[in-house]
Amino acid sequence: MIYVTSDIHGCYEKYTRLIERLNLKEDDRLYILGDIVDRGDGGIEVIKDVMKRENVVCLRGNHDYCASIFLEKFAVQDHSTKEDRLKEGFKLWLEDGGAETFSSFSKLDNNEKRTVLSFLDSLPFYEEISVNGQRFFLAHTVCEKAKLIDIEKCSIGDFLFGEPEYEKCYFEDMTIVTGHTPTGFIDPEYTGRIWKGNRHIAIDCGAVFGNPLGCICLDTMEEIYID
Ligand SMILES: [Mn+2]
Repeated sequence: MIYVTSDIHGCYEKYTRLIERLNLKEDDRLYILGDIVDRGDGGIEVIKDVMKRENVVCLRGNHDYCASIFLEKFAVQDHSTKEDRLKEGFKLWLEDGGAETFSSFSKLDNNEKRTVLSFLDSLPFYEEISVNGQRFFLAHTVCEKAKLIDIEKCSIGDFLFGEPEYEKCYFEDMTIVTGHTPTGFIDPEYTGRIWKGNRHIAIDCGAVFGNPLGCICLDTMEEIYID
């Protein structure tokens, strides 16, 4: 079975309960569509666990991307000489949930810091998979249709900060699965629930804001919620 979840945002307990609930077998796989860190305080613990599991695959979200840059620059390198622009970005990241990640990262020994940073740096931006003959495009987020259907035109920023056009079907033969946008912003009636429409599946239920962590099985379309 292929499962997809997203936007764990440091909710280590919900993540652990999801892993227990899925009880992944050798042929099963869990995709996490990014934003594992920031806001909640268990992001580093989630990373440590994901690194140990061969059948958990993580893509990169905007928070993972920012964390990898600012942890490297401000928690590993000497930061006394950094440019003002970088310092300003660092401050914004801390305020946007990075402080929790920065604090737990700072407690790691040098070896662990290196391992966590190379993990974050290795995360892919998107993946195309096929499940029982059905095609899926997985990413933290995507940009507008006109650009994505000509993927050569996309830059990494499109998969980190893009704004999907949920009202448009992008591909007749491929479903786009994304996180990043809490589903309550797409339709308030779906707050805390997975949203599906126009060959999109949006799975960020807003776990770190008190909603369940959502997960979908792409073989059966079963929805799993961890409160
Ligand atoms: Mn995001």
